Amino acid sequence: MNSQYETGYTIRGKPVPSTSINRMEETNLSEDLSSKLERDGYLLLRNVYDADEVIEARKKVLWHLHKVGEVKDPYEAGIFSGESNRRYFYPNTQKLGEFWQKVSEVEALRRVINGEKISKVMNTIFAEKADHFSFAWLRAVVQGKASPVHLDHPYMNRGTDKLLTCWTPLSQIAEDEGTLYVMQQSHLWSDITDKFIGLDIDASPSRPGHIEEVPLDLVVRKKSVFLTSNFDPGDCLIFGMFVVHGSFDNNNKSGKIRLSCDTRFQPRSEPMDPRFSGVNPKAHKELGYGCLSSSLPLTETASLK
Ligand SMILES: O=C(O)CCC(=O)C(=O)O
Ligand SMILES: [Fe+2]
Repeated sequence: MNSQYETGYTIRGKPVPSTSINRMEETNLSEDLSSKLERDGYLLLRNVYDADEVIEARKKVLWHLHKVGEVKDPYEAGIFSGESNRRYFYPNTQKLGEFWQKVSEVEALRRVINGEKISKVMNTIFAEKADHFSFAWLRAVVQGKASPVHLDHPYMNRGTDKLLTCWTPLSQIAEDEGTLYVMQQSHLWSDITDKFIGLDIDASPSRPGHIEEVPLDLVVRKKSVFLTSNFDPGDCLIFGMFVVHGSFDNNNKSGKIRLSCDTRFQPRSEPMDPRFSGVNPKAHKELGYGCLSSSLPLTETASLK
């Protein structure tokens, strides 16, 4: 019997078969977080943040997107208007970056992503005081868009390698809304690690930072599966620099924007990548927040890096 069926998940429009998908395992905060992270490469934690604070952060972000005409009324629903005045108000990369910095530094958002609750979790994982990049990767992903398959190491490896990504959904994110996936056991794939270790996308701009192999082929070649979940406000997903991950296409028919933010934590005693720390982080190519595809109007598509 062939138990393969279509799932509704797609990558670049191609359906992902059920045989290539599994659910992420949830981890309870009382478990041994660091050994589980080492074993699985990721931790899916529920109720880390205060859900009301997440909703408040979401509202503030959506309000800014509404002001530039990208979100329909009522803006709290987070439905893409299909239009944008962002470039009219912010006509170049610098201005777009300044706008995105303002949105990314909204206090209600920082209270969540840089707050006490997640910091405590990180202190536990590192078994010492944790610190976070000042830079944050806030993402607004509209229908038909997704993040390419990649690992984070080539994008942020000028400080410590004891760096963790923390992916925070800013609303419920259902199966059809472009959830994040990680490839099971990919943190142990030495061929992929060997290919990317030491690559610095700013120092070697001609080399792509993402993985060029088609994710559906890669997952089959490695006899792995895409691990994903639906997400609720309060959840977070933590993973290391060599975990292969990306997002499924946002296929939501009502035009709901997928809002999430990724942040980075590390032990305070370790050196921090200078591009992502301080008051006005220079980030990639010294573009500040203008280096992010999310700094572009939602009507525009960024090229892959
Ligand atoms: O949210 C996404 O689409 C990508 C997130 C990501 O790559 C990360 O958190 O490292
Ligand atoms: Fe990433």
